[in-house]
Amino acid sequence: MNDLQLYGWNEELFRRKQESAYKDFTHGRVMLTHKTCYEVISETGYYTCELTGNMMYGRDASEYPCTGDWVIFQSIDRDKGIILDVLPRVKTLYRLKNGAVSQQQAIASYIDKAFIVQSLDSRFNVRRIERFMLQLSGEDIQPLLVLTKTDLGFNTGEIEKAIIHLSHKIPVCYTSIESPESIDKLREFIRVGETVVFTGMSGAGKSTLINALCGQEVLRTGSISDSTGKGKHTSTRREMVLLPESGVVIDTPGVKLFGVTNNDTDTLSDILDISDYEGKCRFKDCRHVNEKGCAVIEAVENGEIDSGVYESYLKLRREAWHYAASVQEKRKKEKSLSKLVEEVKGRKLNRQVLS
Ligand SMILES: Nc1nc2c(ncn2[C@@H]2O[C@H](COP(=O)(O)OP(=O)(O)O)[C@@H](O)[C@H]2O)c(=O)[nH]1
Ligand SMILES: [Mg+2]
Ligand SMILES: [Zn+2]
Repeated sequence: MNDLQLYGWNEELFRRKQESAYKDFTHGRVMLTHKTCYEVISETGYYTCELTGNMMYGRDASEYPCTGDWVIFQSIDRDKGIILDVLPRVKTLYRLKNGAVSQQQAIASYIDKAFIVQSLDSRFNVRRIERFMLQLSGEDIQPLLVLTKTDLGFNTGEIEKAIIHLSHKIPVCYTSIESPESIDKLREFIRVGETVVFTGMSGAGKSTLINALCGQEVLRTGSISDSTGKGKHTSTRREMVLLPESGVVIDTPGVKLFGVTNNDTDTLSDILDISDYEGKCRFKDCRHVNEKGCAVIEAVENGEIDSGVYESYLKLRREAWHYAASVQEKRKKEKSLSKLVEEVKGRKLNRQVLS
């Protein structure tokens, strides 16, 4: 028997299940998604499930189950099942779908915390941290910054300076696989019943950390090729792991580009520490691009705001706006299309009545 409470099952989820037409069937949590099937853990075991036609019909691909989702399914065999319903999703890590303009992709749901993992080598990139923080804050997921590979030697002053605008908003942990104490510190952040997602570039050390937390090799890790500095192997499958006497962690495959879909500019300003300046701009609706009397631009010019942070602000805002505008446009098109369909239907009906 699996104790699903360790996986986060609680009264709120039970209540949500009661609202489903399929409330009398078994529930479980998606541990892994393949192209068309889903690994689901339930009280009675592990099931490989497919979706019913009904579940696929009329749904956007982003609404298909993702890792972390709670689903209701019917078992059709000892280890096979069919997913009948997905409980409403909360606290989801989304990203802009690769190559899409108006479609987001759910990476994992029912996430309490996210470890933003970055290695302290040449690939350290503060802009990436800001990106994740923006995306996570839209879903009320608590972020933690994990800086890995301290054993490789890094310039403490340089790193602290790079994250100075973030470090009072996000707990920061430094880890090395050679220092068990540094891993123990991480463990303190993961409580029983909680779900923590590990995000970051491939090669950052996510799978290595999860293995260390687990005390055994549950995930494959990549090894760095000396000549290129690039990870040879990268995990391409998402994996959910229950830690001993702790919560659940989800490993995500590293993505090259993590496009944001959260267009809450106030949050963005808060994250990047520019809200205080915004209030001092001459115009209330100042966009801080080229307006006269813009306190933000002034602060960039006199060095109070780092120009890299300012560029990041403009870039993330542009990206998120672009996404929001594309979604709106798509909805408009869909609306006029369905109106057209209704009209055509109406005309046909009229003709039938007349003939
Ligand atoms: N020196 C050093 N190497 C590490 C550390 N953590 C991970 N690595 C190495 O970095 C490479 C990528 O790690 P992996 O966990 O697969 O990264 P992932 O792609 O984020 O899952 C592997 O070769 C690891 O052995 C660390 O703390 N120190
Ligand atoms: Mg990995
Ligand atoms: Zn301004």
